[in-house]
Amino acid sequence: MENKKVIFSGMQPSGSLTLGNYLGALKNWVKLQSEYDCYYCVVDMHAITVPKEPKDLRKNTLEVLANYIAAGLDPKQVTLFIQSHVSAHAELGWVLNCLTYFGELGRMTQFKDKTKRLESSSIPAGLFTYPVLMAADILLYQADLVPVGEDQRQHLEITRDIAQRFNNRYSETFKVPEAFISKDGAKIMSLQDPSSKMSKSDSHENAFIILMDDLDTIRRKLKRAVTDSEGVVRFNDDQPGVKNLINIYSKITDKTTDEIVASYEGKGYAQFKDDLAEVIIGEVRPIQERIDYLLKNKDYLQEIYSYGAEKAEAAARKTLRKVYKKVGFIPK
Ligand code: ATP
Ligand code: LTN
Repeated sequence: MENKKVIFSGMQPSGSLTLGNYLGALKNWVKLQSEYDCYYCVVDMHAITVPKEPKDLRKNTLEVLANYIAAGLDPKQVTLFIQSHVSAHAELGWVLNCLTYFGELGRMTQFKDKTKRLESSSIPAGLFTYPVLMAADILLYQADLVPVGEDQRQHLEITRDIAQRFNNRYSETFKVPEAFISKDGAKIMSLQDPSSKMSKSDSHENAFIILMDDLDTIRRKLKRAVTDSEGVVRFNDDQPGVKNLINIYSKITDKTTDEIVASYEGKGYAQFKDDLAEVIIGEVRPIQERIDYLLKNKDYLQEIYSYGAEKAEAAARKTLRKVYKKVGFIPK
């Protein structure tokens, strides 16, 4: 156990997990769990960087945890916990905030995307400093690797910069983590606008498939997925909608995109979409059964997150203690 490399990652309970979260990240987390010492977190503090109804936050937090377990994470093998249960995240976050520059946060593309249509008077400061809390999440556990989707690469870069800055200013304290992005770099795109990523907080319901969608909803959303007027199943950039659907097909079945294109020669989009719906259903149905079971057994979920918080707390405190000492805070 001691010699295993450490992994940290998290997802926001900003909605229910999508096929994008699953194929882009969660599926990899499951593959990594036996080889690494893994901390997987539900980052509820990140989810309030945009306005969120308390009852929805509570519901989504438990759902995300249930999704993690249902997708195959083993609570005995990995540490599963809820971010707000370990106060060291907020505490280290503050120290790191004082080491991070306004200019570097302003360059974050996720911040720019999320605030594009907002007046500056209504942009929460937490949305701006979001990457600093994310850096605290990762650095507290001295993580070696952080498995995320391609969209998080820039946040990992700033985490590394902050870690190095702290180490240079005070002395070696943090492990400088690396992003761990799967080779095929799956970025699953919106079913309604294939130029933007599939996102659980999209206001357009047909843009995403959540793991908990019922089977008819999955079929319907695929039927409505945006394609083009070509009518030929081909994998190229001029047909981003079809390309995205082929990618999803390929990620689930492990067939190459060439194989998929070849098997749909002479067939139209309708057949392809119907088949893809069944492929997705085959993958998510067993996960859904487990989610249903878990959400009906909230005591079991509570046992898991309480135990997880205890384990996480112990590791996090160790790092925070060192940090407080190095910056010059007087111990109690
Ligand atoms: P939100 O829409 O609320 O910003 P999100 O759906 O983008 O959330 P996060 O919680 O921010 O999800 O991300 C969780 C993980 O899932 C991250 O590692 C992220 O890179 C990955 N991920 C999210 N969406 C996709 C996608 N469409 N394709 C591949 N990976 C994704
Ligand atoms: N910003 C991440 C969620 C996140 C995260 C983390 C991911 C918060 N803290 C720490 C990895 C490690 C996102 O996926 N949008």
